Amino acid sequence: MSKVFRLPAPTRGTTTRTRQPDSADAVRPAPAGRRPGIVAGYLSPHPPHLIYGENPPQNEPRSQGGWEVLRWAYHRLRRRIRDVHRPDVLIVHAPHWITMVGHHVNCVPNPRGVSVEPIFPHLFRYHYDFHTDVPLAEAIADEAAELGLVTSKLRDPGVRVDYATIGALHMVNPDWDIPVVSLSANNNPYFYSEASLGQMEVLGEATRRAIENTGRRAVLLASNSLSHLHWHEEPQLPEDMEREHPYNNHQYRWDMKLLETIRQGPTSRLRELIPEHIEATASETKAGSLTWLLSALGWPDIAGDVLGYGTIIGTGNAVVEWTPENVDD
Ligand code: 2X7
Ligand code: FE2
Repeated sequence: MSKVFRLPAPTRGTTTRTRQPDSADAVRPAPAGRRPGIVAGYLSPHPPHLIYGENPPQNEPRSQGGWEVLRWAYHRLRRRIRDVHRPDVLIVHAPHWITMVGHHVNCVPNPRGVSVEPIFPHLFRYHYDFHTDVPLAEAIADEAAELGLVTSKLRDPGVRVDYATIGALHMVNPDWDIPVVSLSANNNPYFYSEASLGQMEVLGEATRRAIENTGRRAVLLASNSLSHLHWHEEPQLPEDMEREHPYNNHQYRWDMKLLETIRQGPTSRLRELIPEHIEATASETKAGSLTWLLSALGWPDIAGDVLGYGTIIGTGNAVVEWTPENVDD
């Protein structure tokens, strides 16, 4: 459906950059010795159970723990962000901010509010308060429009931020001390399979151009689960790990097939495999976050590092890192 709203894109590689930044803030080269550009990309799933299991002060419900293997993968990721990548900005693409017409970019300087998971409100009622890198957010929307995507800059401070955006950002940086850019998933839930992935490739390219042109040092987050069938009933104690296991072996085997390919590289092999995995498992990557991420990285000839895999109410979830060359510069 949204293809109807897409303007014809200029031929790839022929767009020249002449537009100047709107404000002095828009060009802020990373300090000497810290290379600007995309320094890492992560598959960073958001199920509310992960935050529930962590018991941070921002979340109202309390737990006894649970889903430790995935949460420990995130703890390793946090150390990588703090000690190695040290980004200026985290850019997140999230499947539960669904926009049916166009790709939206949150340009609200200081989003604040309570994010509630509609199916699991007893697990996730999270008080958020974070800062947007507005010049970069606007630059991404402008680049995407220039490449022919229908885009919109969200300016309404009252809009409630979805739990997939908040979930990934909290798990990556619970201190919230790094500015954020948040992108919607332009999808129609009734689309078949991978119908939107072509546009996500273009959005990834737009994201990369905006990062380069604003001189940011960025880490990208694709907030997607993998295989996506889940139980219709949850245990009395949601964190009862005796009850946690893959929905079925078919779903699990397909997640392993995808992850083995990620571990072997190069990422170009995923171009075919992601749609096959969606078809086989109803994977949440259908929303396009993973394709956006890999496109922004330029489908690099590298392997991904799977930091952890686990199921959440039967769905498959992996924390994966891709670091382009010379990341430690
Ligand atoms: O959004 C989710 C999800 N992706 C997977 C599992 C359970 C709940 O929420
Ligand atoms: Fe989800």
